[in-house]
Amino acid sequence: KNRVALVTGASVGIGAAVARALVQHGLKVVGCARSVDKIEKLAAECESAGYPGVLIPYKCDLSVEEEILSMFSAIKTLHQGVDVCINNAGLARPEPLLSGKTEGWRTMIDVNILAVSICTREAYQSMKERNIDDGHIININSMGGHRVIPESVVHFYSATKYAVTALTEGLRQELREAKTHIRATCISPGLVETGFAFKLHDNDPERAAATYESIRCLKAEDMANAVIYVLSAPPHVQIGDIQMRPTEQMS
Ligand code: NJP
Repeated sequence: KNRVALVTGASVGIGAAVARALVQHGLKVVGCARSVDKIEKLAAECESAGYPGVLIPYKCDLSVEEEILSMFSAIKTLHQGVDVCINNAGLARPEPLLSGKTEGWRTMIDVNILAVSICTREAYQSMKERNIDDGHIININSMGGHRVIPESVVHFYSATKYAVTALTEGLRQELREAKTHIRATCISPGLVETGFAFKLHDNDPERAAATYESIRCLKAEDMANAVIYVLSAPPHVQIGDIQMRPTEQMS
């Protein structure tokens, strides 16, 4: 039976590359984001490549818990449940600690921490009720989840990613207590060339472009390869965290 993977933030960037790679590796994929039209285009691309109906687009605003819960109900109806949950959606807002807006901080907490936690709980419950013992929860973290990025605009973002580090390790422990073999993994990149920096510096696209031009960045496909590697490890191997930086990245 094909395993079913949920990929959050599958409309663009890393999530789109991960969804495409999972389809190519024989998983059934549900990809969610707010811009569902972009996932529909990706699904059409997969269809043309010989994978019809394998990627199912789902419109979901992950900052709204009810939308997440409805999505898991829909997945249950469609595919019985999920075997793999890739918590990829995330964002940074340019809100320093000394002058940032609370609303920007809240948005980062909602998507980067709360949605990851809600999806993790719902994915686990879905695996548990179907006696899935080889499930996998993968969190796309950040190097900023392991050390504070020396740039004030992203200190709060970095804090939300520290939370992802703690949540993944806590999850690993809870899974052991629950006596399941479901695995938990973080993948923590440095700079990846996506639209991420353009959203962060939405009032200064030149600065965003300069970020990506300064060095040879990671590509979304490098992240997708890491996800495939993590999923292909034998059942007794649990990869805790992959830290992946561009060769030329300084910090
Ligand atoms: O970012 P981007 P990446 N509800 O902006 C979705 C981490 N990371 O692929 O709703 C639902 O191209 C959004 O979908 P949409 C980063 O922290 C990156 O680079 O349509 N979805 C889109 O699909 C994040 O965790 C870098 O706008 C929501 C996706 O999230 C992950 O990598 C470095 C949503 C974002 O696509 C993917 O980022 C690093 C919501 N409310 C960590 N809000 C890097 N790129 O340099 C957002 O260390 N999304």
